[in-house]
Amino acid sequence: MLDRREMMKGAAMTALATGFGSSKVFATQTVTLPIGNGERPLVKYPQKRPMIGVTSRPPQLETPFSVFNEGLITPNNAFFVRYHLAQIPVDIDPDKFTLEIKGKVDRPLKLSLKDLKKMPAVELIAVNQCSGNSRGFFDPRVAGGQLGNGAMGNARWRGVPLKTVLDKAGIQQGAKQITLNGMDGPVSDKTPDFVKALDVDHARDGEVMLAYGMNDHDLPVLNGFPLRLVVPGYYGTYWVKHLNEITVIDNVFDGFWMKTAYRIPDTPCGCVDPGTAPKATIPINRFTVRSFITNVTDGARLKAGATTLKGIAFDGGKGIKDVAVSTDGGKNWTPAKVGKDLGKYSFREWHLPLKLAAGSHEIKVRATNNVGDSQPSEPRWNPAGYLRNVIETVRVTAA
Ligand SMILES: Nc1nc2c(c(=O)[nH]1)N[C@H]1C(S)=C(S)[C@@H](COP(=O)(O)O)O[C@H]1N2
Ligand SMILES: [Mo]
Repeated sequence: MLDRREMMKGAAMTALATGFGSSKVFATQTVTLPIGNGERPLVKYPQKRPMIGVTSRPPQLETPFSVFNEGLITPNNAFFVRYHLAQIPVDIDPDKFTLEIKGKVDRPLKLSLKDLKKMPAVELIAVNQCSGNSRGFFDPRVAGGQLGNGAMGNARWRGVPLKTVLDKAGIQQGAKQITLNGMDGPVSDKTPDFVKALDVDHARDGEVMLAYGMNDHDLPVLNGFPLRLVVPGYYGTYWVKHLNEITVIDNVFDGFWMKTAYRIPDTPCGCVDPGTAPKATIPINRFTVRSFITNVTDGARLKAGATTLKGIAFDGGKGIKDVAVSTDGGKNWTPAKVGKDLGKYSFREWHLPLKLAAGSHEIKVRATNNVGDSQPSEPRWNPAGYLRNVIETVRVTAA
């Protein structure tokens, strides 16, 4: 017999599926991102508050930037959404869902959600950021979703280490990579299915997680219900949603989404001269160091005198060491106070009390991580619009 909770869940999921199907997606208002052709609709999807609409088939939603000033954890209903393929699974029955582990393993497995939830759970706060976050600021402009800075979010993920499950299956000698496939699919078979790969050693590092929980709730449907991969410090492209198939292989996977897409120039900066093509590329991997001012927007008018600037910083997992702020366009820098450490993969809060003289100011923020990586004062460029981490600037007038 179904218990009440399960029944409620079933009903909620049906309502949700109906919500998607009858396209209860309506543009309420528009917002304008500070980029050319930056006007976007604010759209409402099931389980989400009004979000910045990038595309509707498949749904791609950006988090309004003001959300990052509300707290270090991005609420589930404000977390960004990125899909490649229009066939998205909105009515998965969690009781029938299984994750299959196959290929070069001693014991192929089929695990239900219940099986996974019986294993010892781990939790980790980690940023998920799309490779193309901030792509809209690239100059010269590049093809792809013209994103502002809202294709990122920080959440507390709960699940089981991928290592636990891989070790249960027993990876065979000579295995090189695992491929990860979710339940979404292409509408026509001209688009290749979204399949990603990780090296076996990375997959077994104990940190990569099969997550079923996000901020103490089930994953929202659009963020991968009922199971997704969490790859701390790595760009979102590896965080496969609705994950139901893992295959261990003894070669380097050559599917489209690894071999052709999501690659960066094989240069120390991951960049090339603007407008040029890289000679060689590698798969995108860890985040660059970034920091943002969240409580003051570009063009703001402030009261002269005492004020406090605040914001967030993060990197690909070395951890933020320090954050500095300039109010004179980058000539002089003052160390900011760095807030509580929620873990090396989390947003880190920073703030700085200061006095703003009357007049206009160019305020900049720059973070440095524990191995000395920082942010460039001039934007770096690559043809896919990835890795953006230029020092951010907001111009304000104090009176
Ligand atoms: N199944 C599936 N998983 C996916 C994708 C996808 O298209 N299909 N897109 C990836 C990309 S590129 C990103 S940036 C993240 C975004 O995660 P989110 O939608 O939960 O914010 O999901 C990743 N996982
Ligand atoms: Mo992405």
